[in-house]
Amino acid sequence: NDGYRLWLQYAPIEKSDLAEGYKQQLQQIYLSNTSATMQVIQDELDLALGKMLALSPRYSSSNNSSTAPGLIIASPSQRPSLNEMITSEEYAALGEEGYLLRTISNGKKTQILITGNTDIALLYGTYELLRKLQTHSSLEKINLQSSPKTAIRVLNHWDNPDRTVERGYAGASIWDWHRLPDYIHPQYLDYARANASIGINGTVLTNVNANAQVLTPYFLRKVAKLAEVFRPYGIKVYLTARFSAPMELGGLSTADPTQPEVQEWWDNKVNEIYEYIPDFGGFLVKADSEGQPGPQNYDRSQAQGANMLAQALKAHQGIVMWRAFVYTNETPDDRAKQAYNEFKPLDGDFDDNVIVQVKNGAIDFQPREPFHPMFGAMPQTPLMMEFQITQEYLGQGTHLVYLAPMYEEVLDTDTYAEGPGTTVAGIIEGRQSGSLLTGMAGVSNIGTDRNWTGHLFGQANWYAFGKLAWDPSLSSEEIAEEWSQMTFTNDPSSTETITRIMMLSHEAAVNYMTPLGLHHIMGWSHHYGPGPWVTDKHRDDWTSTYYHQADRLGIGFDRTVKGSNALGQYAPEIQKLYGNPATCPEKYLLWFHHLPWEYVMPSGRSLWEEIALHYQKGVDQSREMLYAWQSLSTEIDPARYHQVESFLRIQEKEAIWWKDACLLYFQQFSQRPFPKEVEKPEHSLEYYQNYEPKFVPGI
Ligand code: BDP
Repeated sequence: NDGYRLWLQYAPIEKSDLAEGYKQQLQQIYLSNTSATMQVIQDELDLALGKMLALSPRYSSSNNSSTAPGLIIASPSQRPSLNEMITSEEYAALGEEGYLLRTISNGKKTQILITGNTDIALLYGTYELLRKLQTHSSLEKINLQSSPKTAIRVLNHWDNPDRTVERGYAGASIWDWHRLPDYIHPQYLDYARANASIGINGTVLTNVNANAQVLTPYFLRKVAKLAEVFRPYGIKVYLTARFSAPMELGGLSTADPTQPEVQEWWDNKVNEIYEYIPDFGGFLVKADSEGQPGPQNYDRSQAQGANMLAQALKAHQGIVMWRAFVYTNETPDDRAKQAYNEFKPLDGDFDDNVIVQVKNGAIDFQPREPFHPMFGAMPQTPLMMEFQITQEYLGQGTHLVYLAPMYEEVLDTDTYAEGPGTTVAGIIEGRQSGSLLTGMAGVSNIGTDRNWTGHLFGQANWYAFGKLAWDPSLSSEEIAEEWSQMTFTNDPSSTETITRIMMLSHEAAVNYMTPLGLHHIMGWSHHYGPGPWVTDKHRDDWTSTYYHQADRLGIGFDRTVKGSNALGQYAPEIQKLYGNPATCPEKYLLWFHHLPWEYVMPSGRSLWEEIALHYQKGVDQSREMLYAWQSLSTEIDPARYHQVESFLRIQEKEAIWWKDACLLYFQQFSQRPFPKEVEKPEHSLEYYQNYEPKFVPGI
C-alpha cells in the first residue's frame, strides 16, 4: 500500500455480521443514471462496495420495482414520491449542495435514503454513506442533513506551467500541461474523486505568482479539458490572473485599471475564456505583493484593481478572489499592519462578485499566528479564509504536523467585532457581511508523489481542510479519528494512538520551532530549519531579527501601543486581553510583547527558562510521537509504516536541531544557563549557522 488511495481505501470489512448487514441493505439500489454525475455515483458505489463487501449491487430506477431497494439515491425530480416524505422546507434548507441521509421504513423494509436538490448533492451524500461504511458505523436510525457553510471551497495550487510547484514538497505539478488536452492522466479523476469526497468544489490550477501565459488559447484548451474532467464531480476551475497580462499578452502600454483599453482587454479575455469553459469559476489574484504587479503601480486602490476584473466576469457569474497579502518593500514599523491598513479603508468599495482572500494570520502562514485583524474589520466585504495546507513553515514534506487544530484555533477565535460571539468562522460563513459569497481556500500540498502529499500524514491536512471548509465548526479531533479509520485501520486502539499522535503534532512543532509567540525565525529563502540569525537582507521584513528583536534586555515584537500598535487593529476586548502580558495567552506572548529575559511567567520561571523548556518539550513530544507510532508496527502495512517511521526519526533529529540552534542563538543575548531539564546542544552555534542548508529540493 503506497498510500495512493488516500482515505478512499475501501478496505474489506472483515467483521462478518457487520458486512452481512451492509450487504443486505445495499444489494438493491435505486438510482436513475441520467447524468455524468449519477454515473460517477454508480462507479464509486461499484468500486467501494466491491472492495469493502465483495458486492456488485443491482441498480434500478423503476419506481414500481418488485423488490424494494435498500438504498435510494434520488432527488425529488428523479423520484417525485420523495415529496411526500420530505417537505419542501427541508429541501429548501438543503440548498444546492446539501444532502439528507435518513433511515426510513416502507412498512416491511428498512431503507436508506440519500436525497438532495442536485446530482452533486447526491454525490456528496453518497460519499457520506461510504464514510459510514468505512468507519464501520451503524446504518440504523441515521438522520442527518448537511449543507456546506461556505460556498467556495477551493484548493489553490501554486503550480507553474513548467510543472514546478512553488512551496511544493511532493514532486512535480500533477497538471501535465504538455500532454493535455489529449492525454487525461488517471490521477485527474482520482483527484476529483478525493476532492468531491470532502466537498471541495473548486480548484485554482495555477500559482498566485502568476504567469500570463496561462491565459493564452494554448493553455485555455488544456484548462478546458481539466474543467470537463472535473465537472461531473462538482469542481469548477479557476485561474490566477497576472495583473500586467494586458501588457504582456495584449501589447498594451499600461495595465492601469482606469484605462478603457485595459478594461476592454480584460472583458475580451474573459469572454474568450468562457467560450472554452462555460462554467469557469473566475480569477485568483495576487497583486502588489512580493514583486507581483498590481493597481499600486498606477496609484490605484486594491478595489479599483479587483473591480475591473469583477466587471469583466460579472456577466458570466464569475468571481474574483483578491488576495489581501499585500505588503510593500519598505514596511516601516510592522509588516503585520499592512494588509489591514491597505484594505480597511476600502470596506464597501468592492463589487458584489469580489471576495477578499485573507491569510489566517497577518504575517505569513507561520507555525502559529493570532487571527488576522482583517477578520471582523470589514463588515461590508466578503472575506474568505486562506490556509496553507502545504507545510512551508511546518517541516515541509518531512514532519508530521496535523494542521487541523491550528485551523480550528483560528476559526474558533472570537474577534468581538460585533460583540462576543463574532468568531472568525462566523465571519467567513458570511454572518457579518450578509453576503452569500463565502469561502475557504487551502494552498495545496499535492504533487506527483505516489502518495500525493510527500508525507502520508499530509493527506490528513488535505482531508481536514475540505471538511472544515464545508463546516468550520467541526472538531479537529473527530476529523483525525475519522481520517485515520478510513486511511489506516478501524482497530480502536490503533485509531486512538494515531489520533493522539496527530493531536499532539502541531503543538509539538510550535514548541520546537517558534514557542510562546515567536515567529519568522526559519532558514533563509527555503524556509526549512532554524535561522534565527537571518539578518541584513534587502528587505528587513524578510529577516528573523526584524521579528524576534532579541537583545541583551529581552525578546519579542512589541505590538502594543508602546510599540507598533498592530494590536490597535483588533477589537477593544482583544486589545485589552492581549495588550497586557499578564493576560495575553502565553502562545501569543512574544507576538505582542517585548519582554525581559527575567520576566516572571505564570509558572514562576523566567521567560528565558520557559522558552528553553518549550524547545525541550517540543523535542520530547516529537519522541513521544515516534514511540507511539512504533507501537503500531504490527498494525500498519509495512510500506506505509516504514515511511512514516523514518520521517518521524528525521523529525526528532530536526526538533533537536531547532532547539539547539535557537537556544544557542538566543543565549548569546540572554546570557543565562540552560535549565537542567534541557538536553545539552550537540554542537556550537557556529556549527548550526554553517550547517544551515542553502537549498532545499522541492521549491
Ligand atoms: C509566502 C511564500 C511565497 C508565496 C507567498 C504568497 O514563501 O512563496 O508566494 O507566501 O502567499 O509564504 O503569495
